[in-house]
Amino acid sequence: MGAMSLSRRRFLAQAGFAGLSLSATQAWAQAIVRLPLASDPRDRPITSEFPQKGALILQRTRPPLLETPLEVFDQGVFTPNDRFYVRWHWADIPTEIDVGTFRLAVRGHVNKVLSLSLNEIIRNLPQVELNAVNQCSGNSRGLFQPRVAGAQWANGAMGNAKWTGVRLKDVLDLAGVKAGAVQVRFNGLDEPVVPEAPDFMKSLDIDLARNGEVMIAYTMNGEQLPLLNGFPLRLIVPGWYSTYWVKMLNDIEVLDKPDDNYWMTTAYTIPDTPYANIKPGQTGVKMVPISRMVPRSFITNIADGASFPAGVKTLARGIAMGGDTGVAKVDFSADGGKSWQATRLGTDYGKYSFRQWETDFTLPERGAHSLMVRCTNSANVAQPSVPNWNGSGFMRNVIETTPVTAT
Ligand SMILES: Nc1nc2c(c(=O)[nH]1)N[C@H]1C(S)=C(S)[C@@H](COP(=O)(O)O)O[C@H]1N2
Ligand SMILES: [Mo]
Repeated sequence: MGAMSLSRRRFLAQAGFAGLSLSATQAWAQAIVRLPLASDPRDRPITSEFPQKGALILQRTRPPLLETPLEVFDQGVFTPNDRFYVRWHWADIPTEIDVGTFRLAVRGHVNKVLSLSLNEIIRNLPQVELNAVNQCSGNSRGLFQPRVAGAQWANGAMGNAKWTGVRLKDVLDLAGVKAGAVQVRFNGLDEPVVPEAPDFMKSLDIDLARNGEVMIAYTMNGEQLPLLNGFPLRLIVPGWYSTYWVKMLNDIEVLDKPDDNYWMTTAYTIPDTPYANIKPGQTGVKMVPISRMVPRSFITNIADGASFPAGVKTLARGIAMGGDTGVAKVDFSADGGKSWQATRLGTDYGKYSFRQWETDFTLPERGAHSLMVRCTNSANVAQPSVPNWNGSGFMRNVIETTPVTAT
């Protein structure tokens, strides 16, 4: 008996897939409607009321939108499951899932229709592991000027986790994709609250779906997925915005023509311009589905408006992400971008992961200063110094500025 089957069995026991049905979460739907609603978008109360979740910024209760506070990103390169942000489009989300009867369907343009149990997925297919950032397309939307409609996220609609699961390719091979397949569509157990509204579904081109990196995860940071992050299965599309990372995944349909559903052709489209950038009010722009992420970086140990003694060496540290590839370098400026210094990079956990950086700096004289951090990825793409703008508030990746004071 190999180490693999031993650890696999231990995993099954630990993950509770043998019998657990998350009964502890039964009451969450009732609990959340009693929470106070924020009356102003800048009013951002902290809540710990959601099942399997610690303190998060409450953006909306139904469906839940919960943001990770920035200080969580200072505590480590992986985002703990209980502090990981949450975003759903529709409020009809199962509050309980019976892992014994749960099935993942694989159907459409395939040789053999499948209905896979969790145990079949876990036992019969090779287990893979990947560290990857999950980031909402609208992360940082609240910083857009002029402001745009939608969830007013600051920078916490992102998180980094170690995902364990199976390759989507292996699942598709089990069903046997027929010649002429063009896309694969993914659907989860959540449903719109009214039948006329479009069910949330996303599709990937067949080549991307079969690239061997896209995976179906059954654990996150070594534990079963929190219900609100997609228990029991979710899609992981490394390097792509999380709109494609379908949660509570129970249906995979291979398509022989491009998906024209609302969530592919209307929602989650961006101007086909550099940085998805247009002028406010600009019309007649070609729109395309959002796809790959772009480099970003953040200072995590210094809050806006912090003050330091002038002339004293201070540590700055934070996180960076390369987007659809790794972090090559992170530069830091203590003078509003006039001069830049290279930072020390932390452990490399793979090209789709956050990477920590740190550096020392000294503010030469008293008064106001601007700290900035800039990531350059391994494709030599650096963060821009001018913010982008589009009507959906997508793909912000400008060099962020932290105003501080030297005393
Ligand atoms: N089934 C389902 N999956 C979904 C969504 C959804 O509404 N339903 N929202 C997507 C979007 S837009 C985002 S940003 C991520 C959020 O993932 P998280 O809640 O685990 O952080 O889930 C994605 N997967
Ligand atoms: Mo999103």
